[in-house]
Amino acid sequence: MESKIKELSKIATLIDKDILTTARDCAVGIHIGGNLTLSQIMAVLFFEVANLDPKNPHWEDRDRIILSKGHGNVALSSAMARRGFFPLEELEKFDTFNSMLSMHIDKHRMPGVEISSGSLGHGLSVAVGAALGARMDKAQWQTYCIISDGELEEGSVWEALMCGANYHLDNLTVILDRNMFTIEGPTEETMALEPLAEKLEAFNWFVLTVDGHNIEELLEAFNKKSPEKKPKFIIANTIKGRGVASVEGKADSHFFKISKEDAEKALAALKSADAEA
Ligand SMILES: Cc1ncc(C[n+]2csc(CCOP(=O)(O)OP(=O)(O)O)c2C)c(N)n1
Repeated sequence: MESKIKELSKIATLIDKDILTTARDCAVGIHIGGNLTLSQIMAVLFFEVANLDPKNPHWEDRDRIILSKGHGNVALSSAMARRGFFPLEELEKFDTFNSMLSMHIDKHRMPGVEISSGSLGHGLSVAVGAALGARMDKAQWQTYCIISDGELEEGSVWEALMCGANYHLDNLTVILDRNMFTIEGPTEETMALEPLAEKLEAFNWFVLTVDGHNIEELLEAFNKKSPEKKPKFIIANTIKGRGVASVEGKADSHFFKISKEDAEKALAALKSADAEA
């Protein structure tokens, strides 16, 4: 178990590194804050939990990973490239003309991606449909859907939550990137969500709360069996802009063009943390 955690931590660090390098090199900037929240979640999902075949991305029995917060496409692209879905060099062309990788996800250009996303609030409805389809087909694959706390401002998400519980979709796991910020500021000041776990439990979901940057806690939550045929909801507490000192834990981290100096500083900090581990 310890070596598995170490291996996944190393992969998460590589994803962090890819995000920072892309942020440094991408002309217009990227959604840096809400990508740096996803590294550990992506590492655990793509390299341990989900059953995937990068050489056969349309394999019928693959688990479905749906990134509903489509602006997290740098973290997704890094994880998918490193898992072998496409060459890592594609990241160097992120958001340039004719690149397969864009600021929001385009499933027609990006091999192995389940849905296009970027317009917030839709992924969970698709995930519920996928999980229900698997159930009807008596298929064994699982559906994983990553959503943002900003998306919980959308009514469609709560309809999907109702639906998932109504159909007892215990083949569906939602991972919430609970970084406490949207584009406008703190969620609790703009559209309060708390007490969130209690609300979700009242909606009949099996709810777990973890540190979203802790590989061990994430693994444990993914592995825990949901009781009474309930769908699973993992509240992953994360830090927006984690690792970039000037914006860490601030709404300002959402989208901006990082300076070369700040990017290099953050990359150097990653390197020394990695050397200590
Ligand atoms: C339907 C819709 N409305 C508005 C936007 C513009 N927008 C982009 S990101 C964002 C909110 C960011 O907060 P959150 O969704 O919590 O993302 P995170 O903090 O995880 O990056 C908004 C409003 C959008 N992409 N889709």
